[in-house]
Amino acid sequence: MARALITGITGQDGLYLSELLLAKGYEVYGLVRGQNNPKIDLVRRTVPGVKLLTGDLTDMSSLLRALHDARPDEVYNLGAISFVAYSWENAQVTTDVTGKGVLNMLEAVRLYSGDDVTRVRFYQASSSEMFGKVQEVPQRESTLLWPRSPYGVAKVFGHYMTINYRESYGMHASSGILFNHESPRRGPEFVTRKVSQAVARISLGLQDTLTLGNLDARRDWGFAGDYVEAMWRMLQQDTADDYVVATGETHSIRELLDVAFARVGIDDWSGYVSQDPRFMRPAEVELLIGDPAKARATLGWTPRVDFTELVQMMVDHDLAEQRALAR
Ligand code: NAP
Ligand code: F7E
Repeated sequence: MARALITGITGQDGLYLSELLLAKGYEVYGLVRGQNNPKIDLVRRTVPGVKLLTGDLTDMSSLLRALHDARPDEVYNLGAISFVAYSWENAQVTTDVTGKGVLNMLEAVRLYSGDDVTRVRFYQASSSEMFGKVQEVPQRESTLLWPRSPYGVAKVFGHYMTINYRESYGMHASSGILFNHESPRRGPEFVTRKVSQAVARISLGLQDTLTLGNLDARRDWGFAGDYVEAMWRMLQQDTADDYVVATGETHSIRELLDVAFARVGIDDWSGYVSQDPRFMRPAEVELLIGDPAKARATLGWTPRVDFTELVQMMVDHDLAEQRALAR
């Protein structure tokens, strides 16, 4: 039975990846941090087959201990401080976790593996935020990186460190440059879920307005359940490499609002949405659109859920959730 260790198990991707690996017959271990992490219950309810280990990406000895306990064939490093807006307010902790945390995990895997450098296959959760002020449209693996936030800078560090461990030590270390991916499990601080929750509440008469920042930014949004499949496929290749994972389509926040409000029968959302500089970023990533050609050709990966289906899935979920809460 193959064994996997996942950091970031309590997050959106950690849950979907656990489900995928358990269904494939893996023994799955998840790293959780903190002395009483409130999300442990969610993990136990959603993926009861996962075995939990304690550790923190800023504490390398805890990572080594987790590796010795889990004895994994594959490590998926999904743990990070992942909210871009927060990263300006907490740049150092973002650097420590999202950036240096990758080095800690790579070094722990290297030490654990001893002479057998390819004993553990490693996946790093890199991000389209690394493209930032984009230097090419669409963005591909070779596009020059130009991060625009402390989060993006930290991800660039982790990305190059992953490549460096592959090139220096021959480790099977791959980096997935994933564009935005969403789901009903997305944190409420991210724009898609903020919109889907608000639209559900507005349609039920529980909320009057939705306050957002920049409505003109464009993102390449896909479904998280599709994207974890690409992570797994990367680690099944004979050779480790870097891959852009994206839909190849881009949509603005305005288009997100169009689809979400239409789902509850509201065609003109202008009376419900306001803007506040509080939600604007010091440096914005205006346009993201990925070219997933390499992932399609080499991994045989294609997204199954399109933008409209994704937004409708999230609104429908939040409508059901709000109705259940109101009962
Ligand atoms: P998420 O829901 O925010 O989950 C982040 C996870 O990281 C949580 O489980 C969190 O655990 C954990 N974490 C935070 N600090 C940690 C620390 N010091 N040590 C160990 N774990 C820590 O993120 P996601 O959307 O699932 O994304 C997964 C990964 O992909 C992240 O690295 C993210 O940056 C990256 N990524 C995401 C997207 C996207 O669109 N979703 C796109 C590209 C890349 P707690 O419960 O303890 O907070
Ligand atoms: O913002 C704009 C905002 O916070 C998307 C993370 O998973 O994907 C995510 O990062 C866009 C930005 O995601 C609001 O300015 C407008 O242009 O949903 P988001 P993100 O910053 O793209 C990447 C790939 C990651 O790697 C990250 O970990 O929406 N926007 N008004 C807003 N965004 C938020 N959050 N809230 C607003 O009110």
